Amino acid sequence: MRVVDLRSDTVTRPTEEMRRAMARAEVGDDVYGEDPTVNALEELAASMIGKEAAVFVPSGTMGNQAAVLTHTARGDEIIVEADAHIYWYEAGGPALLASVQVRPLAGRRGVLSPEAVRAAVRPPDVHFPRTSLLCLENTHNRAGGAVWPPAELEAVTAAAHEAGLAVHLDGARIFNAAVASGVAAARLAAGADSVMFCLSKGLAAPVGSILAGARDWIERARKARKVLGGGMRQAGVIAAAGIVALRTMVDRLAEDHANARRLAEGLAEVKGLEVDPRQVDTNMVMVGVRDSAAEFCRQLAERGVMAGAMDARRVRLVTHKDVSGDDVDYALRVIAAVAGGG
Ligand code: TLP
Repeated sequence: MRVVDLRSDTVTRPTEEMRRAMARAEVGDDVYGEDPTVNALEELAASMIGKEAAVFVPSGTMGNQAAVLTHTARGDEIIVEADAHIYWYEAGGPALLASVQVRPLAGRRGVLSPEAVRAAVRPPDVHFPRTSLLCLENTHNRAGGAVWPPAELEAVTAAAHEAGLAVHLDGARIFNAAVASGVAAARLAAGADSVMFCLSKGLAAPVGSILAGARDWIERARKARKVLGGGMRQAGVIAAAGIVALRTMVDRLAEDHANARRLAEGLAEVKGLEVDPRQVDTNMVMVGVRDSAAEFCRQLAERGVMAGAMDARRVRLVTHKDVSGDDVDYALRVIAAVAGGG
């Protein structure tokens, strides 16, 4: 059976060039700072995202959690948008690991206003926790891959800094945001004190993410990575694929965005589905269904189209390099048939 996997861009497989680079990678012990391939990846990543330094981490989750640990003290409060990945999908990490309290604020398609952030910062008072960190997400996953308007990102970051907070950017898909908005990733990350981005999603590396920031802050984050179990020894084998990802896979994200747009436009015509193609900024399509999203996904999977249920009545479809234009046409037909009850 033909399979089109639209569950996530995390399912992408490494390219041939990545596999060759991995096989040939020069390695050393990265915990001693001696893996030349990891060092090269960290330098390349830092320069592409416009920060002084970077540390290679096994996953986006570890990058975000290492950032929270490094920016905060036990008992602090951190502000996140209410649909943030850090709040929804990281297994309670901020509470468990950093012992901070998370304050979720309702946003609009993942975007928080400077006023909302200002109003949420706690004044000094013996009763209150200290607000120390604002976490933002670009592109925003649960908002359907939404891109922050660069000016709004700048404004909310400035407001947080004025209030004495640090800003961490969960930029798991920052290069999707850059390609979609035509603004360089380094500019999108410029206001943030730290930024995490993933090599393992649309960029198709098999494993790994980057946490970037100021040099002295990254040295502290390295210690957080160590305590979280992320000191990886001869990690050049996987870092080599990350270098190929950054050199060869960024510009082609535009193809994934075009495919997502086409998928959304096709699905918008299907009775029984709720899809707004104008809300497709990058490589995700959110589909409202009449009955159970989980059941809808089960029926799609029986026909070889894999999708993810985000909520009770919402399905997420994600395009990526292993989904061709042809696959999009096939998925459209299958999804229309399932929506029509056939
Ligand atoms: N997102 C995954 C799942 O965890 C939901 C996906 O399929 O989209 N930040 C953002 C915005 C993410 O979307 C993800 C992964 C992460 C962080 C975590 O990255 P990993 O999976 O490498 O820990």
